[in-house]
Amino acid sequence: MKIELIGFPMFYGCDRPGVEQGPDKLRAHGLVEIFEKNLNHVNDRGNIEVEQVGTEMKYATHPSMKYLKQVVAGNEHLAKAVENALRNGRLPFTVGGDHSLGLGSLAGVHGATEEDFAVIWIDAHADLNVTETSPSGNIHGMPLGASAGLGDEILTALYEKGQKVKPENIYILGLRSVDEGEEVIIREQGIKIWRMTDIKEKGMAAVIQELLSALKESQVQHVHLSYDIDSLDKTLVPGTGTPVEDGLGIEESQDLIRAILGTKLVGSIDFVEFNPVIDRENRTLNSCLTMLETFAQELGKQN
Ligand code: HAR
Ligand code: MN
Ligand code: MN
Ligand code: MN
Repeated sequence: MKIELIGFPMFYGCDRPGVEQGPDKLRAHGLVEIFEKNLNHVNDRGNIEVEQVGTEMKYATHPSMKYLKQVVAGNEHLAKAVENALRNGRLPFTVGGDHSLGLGSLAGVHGATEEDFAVIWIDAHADLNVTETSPSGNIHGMPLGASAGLGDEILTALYEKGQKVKPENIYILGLRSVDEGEEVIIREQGIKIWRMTDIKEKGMAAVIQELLSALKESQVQHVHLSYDIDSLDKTLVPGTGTPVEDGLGIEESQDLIRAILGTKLVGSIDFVEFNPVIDRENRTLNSCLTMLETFAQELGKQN
């Protein structure tokens, strides 16, 4: 498995500095070596260039979407990098940075794949907001909605005009903080979700079965896996901007990742929302390293 490591050092999507240091913090703690050790060939293409601006730019482009111009510009670069990696036969592994990077990542996957692909979004949040439903104006709460073609054209036309992924090919797991407007979008678009309450009731093994059979039925040949570390319980990730209680345990998360990668359909991955500046006793760093090791091990089996 040839991996293209892409750092995306951006905080504009969450409006809280620190998360842009995620990629380099993880590199300093062996990110590349974790993959190499597990027989993954890694090309670290470094960080995507992100324009440095001050808070005076927050509402310079749009009255409610914060740092819109900077988020779009960074994600256009990311989309190109993701598309190039895929065209070169590599698996782009994008490390954030905040989850607005889903915009660029999914645009790049759309650019490189001829056929429909699926998105598995592991997150406490649905990230389906549009301008009108967003309680915060933070674009990291919007990437999945925009990629499905919903909301403002400035986001849906990123990299290429129009929908990047069909709502019927979206799967969200780990939900426990969903805005009212997002609930409506989930219902209207028929997006498949498993909330934490579903996972607790049925057990992770049953949820995995449901997910895998739905995927199989859809016959997609490419799965994009977007992993937000705030899917983990807040006690495991104090170093993330919007931690939420009653989340996944490490082992539950590992089981889920192993099962998804075990399908051998995953061709692109995001790993997002680690903010080293607000971490406590390296708890989040350690959770990230444990999960990255699981990703690397499972990808290593695919050689
Ligand atoms: N739903 C809220 C909003 O849109 C909070 C979003 C928080 N998002 C992330 N990414 N951390 O999942 O503002
Ligand atoms: Mn997210
Ligand atoms: Mn197209
Ligand atoms: Mn989240």
